[in-house]
Amino acid sequence: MKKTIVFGIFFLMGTITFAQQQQNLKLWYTTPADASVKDVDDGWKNDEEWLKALPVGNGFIGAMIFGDANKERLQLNDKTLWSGSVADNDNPDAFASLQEIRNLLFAGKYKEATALTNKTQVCKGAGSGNGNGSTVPFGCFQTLGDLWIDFGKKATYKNYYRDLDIINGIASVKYDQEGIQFKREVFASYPAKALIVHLSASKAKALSFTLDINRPERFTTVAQQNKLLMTGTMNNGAGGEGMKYKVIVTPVLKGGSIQTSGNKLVIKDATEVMLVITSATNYRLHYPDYTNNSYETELEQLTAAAVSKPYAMLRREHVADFSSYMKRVSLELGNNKNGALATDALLQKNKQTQDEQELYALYFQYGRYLLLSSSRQGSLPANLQGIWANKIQTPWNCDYHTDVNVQMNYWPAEVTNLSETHLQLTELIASLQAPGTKTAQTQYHAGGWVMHPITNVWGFTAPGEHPSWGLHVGASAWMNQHLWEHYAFTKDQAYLKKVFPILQSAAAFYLDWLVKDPVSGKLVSGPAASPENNFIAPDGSQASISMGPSHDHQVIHDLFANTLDAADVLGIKNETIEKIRSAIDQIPDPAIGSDGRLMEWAKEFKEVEPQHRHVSHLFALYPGHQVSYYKTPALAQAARKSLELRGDGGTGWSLAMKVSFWTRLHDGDHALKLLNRLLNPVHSSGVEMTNSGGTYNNLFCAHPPFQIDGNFGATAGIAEMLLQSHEDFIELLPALPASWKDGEVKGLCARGGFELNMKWKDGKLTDAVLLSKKGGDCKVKYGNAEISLQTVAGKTYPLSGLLK
Ligand code: FUC
Repeated sequence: MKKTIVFGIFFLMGTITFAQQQQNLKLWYTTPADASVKDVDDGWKNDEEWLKALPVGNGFIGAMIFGDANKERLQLNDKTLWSGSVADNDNPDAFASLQEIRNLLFAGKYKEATALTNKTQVCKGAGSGNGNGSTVPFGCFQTLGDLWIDFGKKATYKNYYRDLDIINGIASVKYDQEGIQFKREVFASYPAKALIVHLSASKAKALSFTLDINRPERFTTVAQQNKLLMTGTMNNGAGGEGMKYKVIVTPVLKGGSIQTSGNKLVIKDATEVMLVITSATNYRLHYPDYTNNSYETELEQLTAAAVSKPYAMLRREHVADFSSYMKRVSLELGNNKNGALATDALLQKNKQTQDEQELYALYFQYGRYLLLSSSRQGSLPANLQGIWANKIQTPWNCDYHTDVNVQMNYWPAEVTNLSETHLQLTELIASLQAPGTKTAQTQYHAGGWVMHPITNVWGFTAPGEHPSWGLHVGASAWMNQHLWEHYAFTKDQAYLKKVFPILQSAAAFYLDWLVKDPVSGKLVSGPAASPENNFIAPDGSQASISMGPSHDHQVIHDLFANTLDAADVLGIKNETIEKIRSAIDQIPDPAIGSDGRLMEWAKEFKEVEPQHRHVSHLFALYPGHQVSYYKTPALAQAARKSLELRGDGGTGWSLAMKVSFWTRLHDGDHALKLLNRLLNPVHSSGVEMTNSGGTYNNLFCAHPPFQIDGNFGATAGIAEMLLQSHEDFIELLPALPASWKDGEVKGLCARGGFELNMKWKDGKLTDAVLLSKKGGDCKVKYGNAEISLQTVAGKTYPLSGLLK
């Protein structure tokens, strides 16, 4: 029985109060990461010790803290530090073959079509360098280097403890050595735009060490005026000089002395030392001018400002800033043991019990921590490793992959109440409109703008160098979903007005790109790959390119629908909008195959790898919503069948994505099964594409190698277990796993500008409160009960009508 109660004027005054009783939200360990072990000189191999180090970041600068007692290593990153340069990768010869490829595909001549596509529908130049782009114009994100704090000791130590407090964003290290207690704290301050290290000891004058900074190549370090300066120029990938960078390390001493020794600093007998580490590059995200000529002056100014403040003040300002975001959301799950087990032990224990609810809550908040640390206002978005990378040639260039990866990074942004972080992605998207317009014209003689499955900081929007993965023409449609989603959650009309031209222009591209299928008369996309899956074509050839892959139609449908909704909200009427309105219904809907699965391609092709990690044709289930548990049950059933056939294995991000798929099918237990797979403790190893995803010692997600999207995807997936709002209602606890009997969550966000607090016991909702941030109507559903509310901005509403 459906229970519908309409609340008209009833509301409670005030807003939700977040009396946070945060559980012990720390990653903690009783052993350090060994800084004496050298990194493996291979971008695709991870380093065991580096994956024990703990990450801090402020969106601009990131650091991995080893916590080694005798010689500390802080591996550093600057978000903008890339090799490469702006390049023209658009292929003017592509268009001449486009029609012929379409004709061949419509005629079922896959072999010929594939050959011609491989030859013509690719970028000009070296593209991503086959994922090794450090020496081609595409470039790659690289390590900034390592700061070494060498105590020159061999003495043993005891009572060792290190942790990462993810609510306050502070890493600390403690140990006793030679009768003295030593303590370090490290944080990346967003207000100060600096990395701050604080060293202290229980005895006066106990701190003596040498400071050094270096990187594997392209650096000069000088010690001058009691500071370390490291400078260098990157490879532009075209035989010349690229981006310039500069790092300044400024020690501030209480007691003791400081001396220069070659290109190192020697600190002796200090009682307390603060290190202020600042960095900058001459990069700016501003097409077509990517150079910031005043970066050195800006760097000096912010260094002087940070150095002028006492440690306690810098710490206070950082904690106030960082924790204000982290504390917006809390999650408590039943059998929380309050941090009794060290994080590595907790991970191991979960392997046996598959029920460490404390780990789930910690992993969820850690995902929020990582997003906040790698995506702050004014910086670039989180890349394949967030902001943490220790190589020159990083895996897949540590770029922005747009055929699932960077999108996944931002899936938790809105629902877990970190909406501001999302703006970094939307700014990157905005910056791609101009190069993407050129790509649309050059490659396809089409209007609007388009991008393909990879981009970098240099505005790369051309297809990749091989069509099997590089001809993902749906990428810009998928990326544009993020522009709409930010509005859907925030109702920020000024923002929507700003991004509307980008949305509309992205949609305009597809108006030109879609062609009429000669048999069905529908508008289909192609030639295109369904990322990154291959099939056996009817002519027996192995193929990836076809006309009408379902993924493209789903993302284009989503873009068209969002653009139309945006035009309605803003009262915009024009010819393009009318064209989109008439085109949207001509795009084929997701279809069900003879074996009951949701079809990935227009025809029932046999897959080359049936358990392929990409499940792109379920976009419509998540993060899209064209396939709905309630409104299109047959399609939802078909999506379930597809998932069953794909299996429960996969790389890290693939497992994470499947968590969300199962939540949208209201199967919390299956979602939890995938989450447990993702939390499988793994050690470092080379690249293995299937069935080997998991979690490293420091809770970084293993693709493998380390790739951060899985952390973010699973964080979003946990939120989707508890709250969904993609239909025209908000649903509470839609996919609660049976074992998560008791719990409480506060501060999750729903579309429409709402925030929810919920408590449940024995698997049943016992308390729920809604905060309306923007006013307006909403429907809230729990099980079979449903209520409608007319809300006023700033008010909270108890949802007692939903409780049985
Ligand atoms: C896509 C995926 C890979 C990897 C890479 C960064 O190409 O297929 O698994 O995540 O992006």
